[in-house]
Amino acid sequence: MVNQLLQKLSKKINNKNKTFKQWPGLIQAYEKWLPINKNTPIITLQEGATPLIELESINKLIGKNVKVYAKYDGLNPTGSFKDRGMTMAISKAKENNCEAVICASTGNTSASAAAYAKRGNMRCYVLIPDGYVAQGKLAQALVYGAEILAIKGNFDKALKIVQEIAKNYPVTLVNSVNPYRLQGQKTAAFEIIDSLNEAPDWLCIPMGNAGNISAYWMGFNEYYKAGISKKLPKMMGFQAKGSAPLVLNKTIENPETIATAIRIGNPVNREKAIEVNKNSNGKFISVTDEEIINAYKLLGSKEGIFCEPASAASVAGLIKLKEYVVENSKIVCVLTGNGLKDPDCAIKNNDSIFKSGIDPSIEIVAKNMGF
Ligand code: AN7
Repeated sequence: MVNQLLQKLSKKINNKNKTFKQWPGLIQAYEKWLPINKNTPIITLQEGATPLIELESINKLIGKNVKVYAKYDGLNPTGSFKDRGMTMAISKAKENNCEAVICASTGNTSASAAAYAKRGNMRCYVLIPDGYVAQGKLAQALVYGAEILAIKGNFDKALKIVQEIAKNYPVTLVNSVNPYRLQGQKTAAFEIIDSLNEAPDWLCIPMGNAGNISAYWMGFNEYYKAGISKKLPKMMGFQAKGSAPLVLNKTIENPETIATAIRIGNPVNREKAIEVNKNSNGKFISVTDEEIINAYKLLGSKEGIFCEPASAASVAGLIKLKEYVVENSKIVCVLTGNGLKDPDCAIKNNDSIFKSGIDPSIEIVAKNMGF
């Protein structure tokens, strides 16, 4: 996949007598599709070019000769799709001489914002819901040197506050209301079409603030209008049952789910998401925490793919919509974040055998192995 992209890339870059020996990051790879200019300093960790992996066990489970792929965006530099948006948002912030950025976050945005802000030599303030950010994400924000303010309130509260702060103080907001975020994130749709040579029939994706689904739709449409794909996918958006404002079409005051990344009750990109649903002839449904965990375990134990619970909602939703899948279709499930982000969830939710306190003897080890 990366090789394919590199081939395309070197073709494009060869035209300009420039060659890259490795993937340069998504801004340089897709520069003509992005709002950058010669003065934009490119702040990158070589994000993008993530694998599109066929999921044999899900193919079998759905049947109908379908091909299901995971767009494994948890393999970005900070372990989530946020890096696609952040390379753009931070590069543009730097171009505009900004010295500090701010975001509210359920965890991944803060990790990504912190990494890119520091690479761009900026301060990074993050507001998080106290007690509801997975350990791996918190660890990242700390290591990247963010200034972390854990508030007594949920993500929606935190977002309201940072929006006000960004209006009144010299800090740039890097949540997905920042239009450069979606510009960067749309490149995932380009990569999928570059790999499959056409858009998939369905794109299955978890929704929190619904920035990512809006970004994918923008990317698919841009390639479609340029004639690079002959079709557009149906956009299938999934939310956790206790946190499903876009499915229920109302704000949820106290959202709850094991998938803390998408524990969001008042999505800022609500209007955009409604348009995506309508224009793509898609479907938004909710999945229970149990369905999320089942998909999470299936991906880990049958496919060797460790994603975070919010990401598994894309596969859980596909399984739930199985009867609507059309024969011979191609389906991409977006795995938005890496499983290592949430080790507590992993340790509590698996069917593996774990025996401790074993004597260090060959006989006893062999016996415990069942020999
Ligand atoms: C793994 O980090 O909102 O629908 O503050 O971390 O674009 O909001 C994260 C969202 C899906 C939902 N999967 O994406 C944050 C944050 C993972 C995520 C989503 C998030 P959007």
